[in-house]
Amino acid sequence: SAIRVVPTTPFEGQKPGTSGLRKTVSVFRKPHYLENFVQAIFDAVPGRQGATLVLGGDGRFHNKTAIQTILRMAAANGIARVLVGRDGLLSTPGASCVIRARQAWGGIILSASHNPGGPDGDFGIKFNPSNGGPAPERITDAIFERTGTISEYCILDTPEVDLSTLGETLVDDMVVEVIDPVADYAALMETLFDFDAIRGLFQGGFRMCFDGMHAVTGPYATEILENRLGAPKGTVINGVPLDDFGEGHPDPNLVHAHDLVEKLFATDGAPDMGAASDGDGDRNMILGRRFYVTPSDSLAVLTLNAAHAPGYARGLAGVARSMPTSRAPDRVAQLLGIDCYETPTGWKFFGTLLDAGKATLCGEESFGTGSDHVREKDGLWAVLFWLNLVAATGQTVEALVRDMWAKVGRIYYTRHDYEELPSRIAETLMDDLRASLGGLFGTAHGGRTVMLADDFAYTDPVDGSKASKQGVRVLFDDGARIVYRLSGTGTAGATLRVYIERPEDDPARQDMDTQAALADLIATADALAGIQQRTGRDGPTVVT
Ligand code: VG1
Ligand code: CO
Repeated sequence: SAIRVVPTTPFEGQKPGTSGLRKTVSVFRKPHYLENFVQAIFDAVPGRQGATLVLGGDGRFHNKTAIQTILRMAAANGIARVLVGRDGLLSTPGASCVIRARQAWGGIILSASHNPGGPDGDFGIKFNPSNGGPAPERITDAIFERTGTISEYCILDTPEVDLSTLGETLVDDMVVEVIDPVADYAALMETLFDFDAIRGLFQGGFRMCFDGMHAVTGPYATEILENRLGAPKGTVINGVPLDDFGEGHPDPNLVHAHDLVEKLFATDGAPDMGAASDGDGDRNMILGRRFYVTPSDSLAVLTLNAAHAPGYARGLAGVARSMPTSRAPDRVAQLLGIDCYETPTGWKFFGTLLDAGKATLCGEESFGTGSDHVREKDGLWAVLFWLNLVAATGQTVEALVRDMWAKVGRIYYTRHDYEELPSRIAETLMDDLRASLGGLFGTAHGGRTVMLADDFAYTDPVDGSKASKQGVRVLFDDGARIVYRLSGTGTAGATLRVYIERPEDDPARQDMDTQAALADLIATADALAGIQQRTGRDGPTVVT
C-alpha cells in the first residue's frame, strides 16, 4: 500500500533519560507523540534501509497498540524485517540477546521498567543499536535533536498483524517474524551456567521462590526454572504478565516485592532462596532464607565466585559499577587483582567497557547486575548465577555473602528516595549543595572529616566521551560516603536519591541493622543538604 506522509510538529521534552523516554500513558496516547519519537529514531540512526529491527516490550498497557504503529512505520521507512516477540513481549535483556544473536540493526523496546503500568501508569520507549545495549548519549542526543525539528513521519495504512502465532507474515514488503521471546535467551543461559548442577540442587530438595511481579520475566522464569531446571511447579509466582502488573509496582525491592518477602522471612517453612525481577526483566533482587542481599553485595559475591560458573571460568577481565553503587566490588576486584571501573548511573555507560573487553561483570545498586553476555542488565541471569554458586559451593545464599564480608569487610549500604518532590525544590537543593562543595573539604560532621566533595564527572576510558553533573559525592576520612542525585526515570515531579554507606571491617560489628548502623551518617546526609527542612518531609518515601 502507499506510504502516507503525515505532517506533524515537535513535542517539547522528548529527551531520553537514564533509560529511554518515559512518560505517562496519557502523554504517549496524544496523537503523533509516539510516531514523532519513532520517526526521530529512524531519521537519526543511519542504516535502517533493508535492515532488521527487533521489537517488543514488557507487556504493559499500550504495548500492543504501540507495536502495531511501529510495525506500520518500520515498513514505511524501509526496514526489511522485524523480529517481534510473541504477543509483543520481549524482556529488556531478551531483546538485547536477540539483537546480538540475529545481528540486527537495532531494537526498539517498549517499557517503563519498574514504573507502574495500566491506563493511568507509565509507558516508555528506548532504542538499542546493533551491540544490543542502550543507545549511548551521542545517539540519544541525536534522536532528541531530531524530535525538535521533525515536520513529518511516514506510515502505512495496513491491517493489524497477528502477534499471537510464531512465524512470518508480510506488512507490504516488510517481513514480520513473530519469535518465541524466550528461546534465544534460554539457549544463551545454558551456555553460561551449569544447568546439570542446578537441576541436581532442585532434585535434592532445594526450594526457591521467584516473583515475576506480573511482569515480563514470568514466561522466561517458568520456562527456565520450572521446565528446564526441574524446579517444582509453583516456584514461579505472579508469573503471568498483566498489562497493569496486577496494579502493583513491579520493582523488586523489600518494599514492593511484598509477596516474596513475606515467604522468605516467614518463621516457619521459608524457602532457601528468593528472587524477583522488575517490569522489563532487567533488575533482580536476591534473598536468602530470612536474609537480604544488597545489590552492591550481590555484584561483589558474583565477582568473587565467578569461576564456579562455566561461562566465567576463564576469569574476569574486570568489573564495573555505577558511581552510587557501594565500593564492595572494588574491594573484591583488588583481592582478585582485576580492574574495577566507576561509571555514571545508567547501563548505557557500561557499553564501551563491555564491547572493549575491559569489564566482564557490571552492576548498579538499583538491583541491576549483568555481564558481557548481552548489553543490558539481566535479572534472571543474576538469579541463575546465584543458583549456580549455591549448587557449586554447597553454601547458602547467606553464607556466600558472609564469606565475602569475611574476606573484604562489610559495607553497610542504604538508599533513601524522596519521590515526587516539587521539581523546583529538588533542583534548588542540588544547586545549593553543589555551590557548597568548595567549602566542605576538611570540615567535620558527626565525628568524620570530609576528604573529598565533588560533582561526579566521567570520561569514558574507551572512547573519551564525557559526562558531567552525575551526582554529588561526599567522602569522609573513615571511608564513609554520601551521594546525592536526582532520578532520570520518573514521570512526576523530581525524585531525590541519597546513597549512604560506610565500611565495617570488624567482624564482631558486621551484624547490625543497616539503618541503625548508618544512623549518624543519615543524619549528616540530611544536615548537609537540608532535606527535611527544604522538603517538609519527615523521611524518605522508599528505603532500600
Ligand atoms: C534508575 C536507577 C539506575 C538504573 C535506571 C534504569 O535510574 O537508579 O541505576 O540504571 O533506573 O533502570 P534513576 O535515574 O531513576 O536513578 V530500569 O530497570 O528502570 O531500566
Ligand atoms: Co528495568
